[in-house]
Amino acid sequence: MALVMHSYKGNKNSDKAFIAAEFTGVKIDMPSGFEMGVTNKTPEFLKMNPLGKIPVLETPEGPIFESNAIARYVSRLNGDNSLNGSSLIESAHVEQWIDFSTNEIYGNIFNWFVPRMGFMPYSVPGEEAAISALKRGLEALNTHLTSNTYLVGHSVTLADIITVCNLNLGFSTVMTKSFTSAFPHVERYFWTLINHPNFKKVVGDVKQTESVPPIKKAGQPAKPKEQPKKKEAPAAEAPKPVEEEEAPKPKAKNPLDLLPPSPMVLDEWKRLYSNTKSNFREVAIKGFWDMYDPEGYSLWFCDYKYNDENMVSFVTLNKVGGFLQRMDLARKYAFGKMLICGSEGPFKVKGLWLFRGPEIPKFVMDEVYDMELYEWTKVDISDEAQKERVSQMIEDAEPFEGEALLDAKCFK
Ligand SMILES: N[C@@H](CCC(=O)N[C@@H](CS)C(=O)NCC(=O)O)C(=O)O
Repeated sequence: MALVMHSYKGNKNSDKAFIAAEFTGVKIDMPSGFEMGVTNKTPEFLKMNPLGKIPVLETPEGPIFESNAIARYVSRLNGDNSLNGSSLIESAHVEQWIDFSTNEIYGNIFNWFVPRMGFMPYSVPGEEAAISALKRGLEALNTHLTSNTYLVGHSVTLADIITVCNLNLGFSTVMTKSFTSAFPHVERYFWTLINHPNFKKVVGDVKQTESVPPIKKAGQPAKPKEQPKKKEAPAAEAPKPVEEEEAPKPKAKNPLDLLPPSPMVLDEWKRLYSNTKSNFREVAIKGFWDMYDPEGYSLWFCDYKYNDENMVSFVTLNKVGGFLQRMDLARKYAFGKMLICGSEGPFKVKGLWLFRGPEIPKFVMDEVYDMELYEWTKVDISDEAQKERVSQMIEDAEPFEGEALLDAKCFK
């Protein structure tokens, strides 16, 4: 018998096992037609979980309830992986972070969000206590992530899968950008992992909530956008099944496509950059300045604001790599160079960006949270020293401003 998940698409608790399954290559079926409040109250379902809660995983050896237990089972089905750490102490740390994120993160997000939805009594002191406990948890997580890419070791473990699913509940319901910006390492960690292909395949595109939802009166739970079709009172935190989301509106044209045409063709520059293998200064750099159109494009220097945190080389490189991945949405409109300078920590991250239009595009500012982590200065091309700095950044000149380069990454 195959593994069968009883849940609905988009449930953040069952996502944990589905993501673990992506890492372990395990197949889990999920029958369609699950109806919240109906299917999970049938006698057959109550035999699998007497609480009548989802998710439940049916296995050849019997059913399992509790989403963390289900995810642990899935992560251990195929022994050939390091989701549970690769030593006794690492597996203890995996468990430590799973408990931490369940109690200190998920529990407090739940106590903030659910009373607002009207599924539990709301009180101002109750909400304040939940928010302050959540901040304490996020502060601790942020500190750990200052010098660690993952919670345990150097690759994704079950602790990351469960923590990111728990954070996802927060990012998509109550934790707005102005709340999370106090925890920049948590933000970087969350956005990097939620966009990891094995996560993305399960959770799809995630958008941070723009506001904290208004308080609904207890007993009259307003149908949250997230709520699945049901015949009786739903689970407190039941999130919306993905398939019930509103049909996407037709995509509006990017305002940058409406700018007056420019003689500079970005792809031509990118080709010249990539194909120039020798005499870079004479060919590519000269070519760049010959084609640069200051009416249609602008150049920007960026400097990472928190260089003193960049003590570990691979963490710094991952951070910059994540930034470039998130810039993917601007590929048609941007070219960038990111230099990681220094031969030991703290490494300095300095960048140069070419954007279509006279300003940094608004959609980039809105969608790429890393933008706020950098100081941005428009290049004044009438200043020869600034032009020379641009040229040096494009050609990965080394030493750059007196320092060796740990790496130079290009966005093209
Ligand atoms: N600790 C449980 C929580 C399960 C839970 O609360 N499930 C909700 C949906 S996300 C549910 O089924 N509620 C139905 C109910 O309370 O009757 C887990 O992680 O699996």
